[in-house]
Amino acid sequence: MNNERQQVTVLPVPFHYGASKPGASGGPEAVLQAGLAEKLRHLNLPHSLFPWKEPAELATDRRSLERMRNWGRVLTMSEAVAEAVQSIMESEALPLTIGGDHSVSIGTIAGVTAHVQQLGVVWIDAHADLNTPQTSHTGNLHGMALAASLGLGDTRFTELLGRSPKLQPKRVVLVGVRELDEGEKKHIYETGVTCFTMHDIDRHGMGRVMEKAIAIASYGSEGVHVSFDIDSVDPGEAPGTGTPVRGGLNYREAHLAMEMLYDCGMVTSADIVEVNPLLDTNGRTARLAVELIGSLLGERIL
Ligand code: 4U7
Ligand code: MN
Ligand code: MN
Ligand code: MN
Repeated sequence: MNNERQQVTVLPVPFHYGASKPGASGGPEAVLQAGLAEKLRHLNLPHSLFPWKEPAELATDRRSLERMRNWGRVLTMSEAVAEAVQSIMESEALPLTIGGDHSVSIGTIAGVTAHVQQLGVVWIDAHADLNTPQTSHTGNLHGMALAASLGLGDTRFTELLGRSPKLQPKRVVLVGVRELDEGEKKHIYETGVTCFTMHDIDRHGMGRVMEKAIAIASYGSEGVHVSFDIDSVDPGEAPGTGTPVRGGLNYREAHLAMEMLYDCGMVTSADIVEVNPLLDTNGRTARLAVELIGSLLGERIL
């Protein structure tokens, strides 16, 4: 993003079949209710809402594989998201995808990389989402989204819109991680993606960690995609999410991350995922999501 009154197209993806709990499908509605359009207006950003249509097969396809729960539904959704994001990129707007569980990012990254070949990714999450069907203990595809974008896992997902891998590990940075499965540790080690844990943030501060994260994601890249899982934030601040983990980002750290991403001027696209209104307390998590989007798009909370 060159930050010059960039057109923003909001893509709502009400979807929860990549997770084990329902509720994340209410995320887009909750975030819109919490004032997303008002926020974009307040920031003086031209914006529109992409008319998301639930793909027809979604309701009827109940195929499941033991190690990839609801894979048929996730694949159909991923294809539709990839096409929508590709067309938003074509219109030179910034696609802002509102999940939905984190499996929506398989599609957004496929769509963005159809235009931006050398894409950096900053993945802000309590988890690494680096499982494959072989390493996952749950079979939930939201825990495999980043792996798929790196070319790991089932080819139906890695080869969405063709080319695989979508991302090069040297341009991928995780921030806020505090829960990893054994197989994910192995994938971090073997691929060489950078992983900044909560320990790193405690020790060096969010400012320093984000400086490094942005430097890595943007070095030699044509753009940077931000994938923000709301469960990166501490559950005290963001209770409305399906896989909460104690000891997360505080309010200021989360905002600082988004502000620094705005300042880097490289952001081409973003996802805000895993807001679950069924688990939320009085819309608190949805409101936080709107605020964080504000910071990513240039707002300053002083
Ligand atoms: B999220 C998990 F086992 N690793 O694979 C898995 F702990 O998008 C959690 O980051 C995945 O919220 C969480 O199911 C996916 C689990
Ligand atoms: Mn995630
Ligand atoms: Mn997560
Ligand atoms: Mn989650």
